[in-house]
Amino acid sequence: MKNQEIARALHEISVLLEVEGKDKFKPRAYARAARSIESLGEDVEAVARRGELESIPGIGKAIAKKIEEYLDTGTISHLEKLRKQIPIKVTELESIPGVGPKTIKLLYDNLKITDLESLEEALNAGKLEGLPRLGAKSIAQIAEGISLVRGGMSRTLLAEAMDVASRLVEYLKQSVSITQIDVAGSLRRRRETVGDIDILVNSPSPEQVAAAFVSYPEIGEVIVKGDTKVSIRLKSRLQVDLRLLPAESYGAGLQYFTGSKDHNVRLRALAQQKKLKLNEYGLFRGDTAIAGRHEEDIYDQLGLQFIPPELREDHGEVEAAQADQIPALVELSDIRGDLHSHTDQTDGSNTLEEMIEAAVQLGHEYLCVSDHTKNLTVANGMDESRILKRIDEIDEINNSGRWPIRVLKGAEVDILPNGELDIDDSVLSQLEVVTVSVHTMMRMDRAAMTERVCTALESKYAHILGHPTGRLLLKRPGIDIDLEDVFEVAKKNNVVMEVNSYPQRLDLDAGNIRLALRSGLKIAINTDAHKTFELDNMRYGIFQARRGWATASDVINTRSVKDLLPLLKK
Ligand code: DGT
Ligand code: CA
Ligand code: CA
Ligand code: ZN
Repeated sequence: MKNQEIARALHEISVLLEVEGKDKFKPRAYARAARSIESLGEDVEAVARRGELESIPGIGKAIAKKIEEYLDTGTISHLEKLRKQIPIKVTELESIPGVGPKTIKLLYDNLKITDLESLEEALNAGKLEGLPRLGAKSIAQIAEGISLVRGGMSRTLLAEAMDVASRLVEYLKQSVSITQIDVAGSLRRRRETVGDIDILVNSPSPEQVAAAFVSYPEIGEVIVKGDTKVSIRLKSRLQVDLRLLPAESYGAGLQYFTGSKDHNVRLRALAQQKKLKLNEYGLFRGDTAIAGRHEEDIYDQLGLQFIPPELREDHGEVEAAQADQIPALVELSDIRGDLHSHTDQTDGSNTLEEMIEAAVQLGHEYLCVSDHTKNLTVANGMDESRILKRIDEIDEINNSGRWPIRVLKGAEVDILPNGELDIDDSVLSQLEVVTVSVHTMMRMDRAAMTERVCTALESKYAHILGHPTGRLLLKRPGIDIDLEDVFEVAKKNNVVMEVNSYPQRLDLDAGNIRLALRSGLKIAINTDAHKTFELDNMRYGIFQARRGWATASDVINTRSVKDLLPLLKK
């Protein structure tokens, strides 16, 4: 789906027009159109196909044409022209927290700053001081933002990398004859972010695979082109390593290039103990390969249970495999429903009916609608009376039998700074699933924050702790909190930990999922969908839960609604 790409392109036009400064209204129109596409509840391409682009709020004839141009050609000529005139790297600069369109214009007008590098130079040379409308506080924020971006810049979110990788794999399969193709590296291990994409191929004509690879339409540059390894950088800056492997060592290559490095070190040592040798070509006794074609054989010959890629981090999986104690990890097909979703009642993009319909399409047995509550004014949070109305609405839907799904009455209730919930108990008691979350005042110190969350978990009506750390990958660290204390209090109060599947969140992380499970807690893998198609993000939460060694029985929403609801009783 191209909604986000198009929103980004329209937004970029708005910023460049603003910098150009010729017209006051056009930049605003483009900014509004960008926001509108960003929060659109369906595929913009489908809307275009129906010829209904102009029915989207903020989209007039001119902008609709540009959207169509993008859908046809992958670019907008107006944007290309602006980029030539004004060589600002808008997306790069805006990735810095604290830098928006106004600041970009200011920096360009006064200092000709066009990208992260020139901004950093100006900052270090003290040139930002003395600029009009840029106080010491803003400068400090920019400095902090730059170091954050620098730290995360070389990595890409798993969800984004998976999309890129599957498009590329499809392209290669369409272009040349391929016997086997796999994604390896951190992407196969489902790390939450990846440094690059690693692809392995076995083909009767490796030269043609290499040739097709370097002619991929999304390519930026070729980094290396050898006989067995070709590396490219895509236009998006993401690097892709392609390795061409012979069939007889394909499995060994897959094992080796899946990593992790630490996991491989352990396996090689284990091979040595058995007087064997393990490398990317196979497992050898003397000069004879005893495994190499299939990855499973490597583990088998080493006396190990097969280890799912998600566990290959040298976090105890080798010992577990030796003892036949690799758990049966939870799978997407185990999931029966979703316990965290939003609608246009608050900050979601789709109606209640649209969300329900989408959940039905996914085959869910239940969907909990959990819109925000009143403390979260930026999201138009619901007060008690709106929640009561919502409850009636859901009762009516369930009674009507219109959809083969049970809609659960829920809310994502704000945890106030003092640990109280922002909704009255008399209303909370009428909800079936109450998720409690921290959304405001996120910079409290560790002791106060831990106290705040623990107090909330003691509420008689708190069932699930939503996105427990609040971190946003590559953007902001989580709240400062002692999760061990939280887990202990959660255990006492029968509170479930959420594994939020939102690609930028993936919260709890793998290490803390494992810790939570060891503390005797259960988890709920939820999408926190704000749009119908985001209900499909469940898989990313599943990956994260697998990396946290979770089995189906650790996850409450693998159960039928009948078995699930009693688990939430306090
Ligand atoms: P990334 O790309 O930073 O997210 O992480 P990986 O794990 O995908 O790392 P990458 O792409 O450098 O290499 C892929 C796998 O290949 C890695 O997990 C293990 C293997 N590998 C690559 N280079 C080495 C090496 O120098 N030594 C060992 N033992 N393994 C390596
Ligand atoms: Ca990699
Ligand atoms: Ca690599
Ligand atoms: Zn939330």
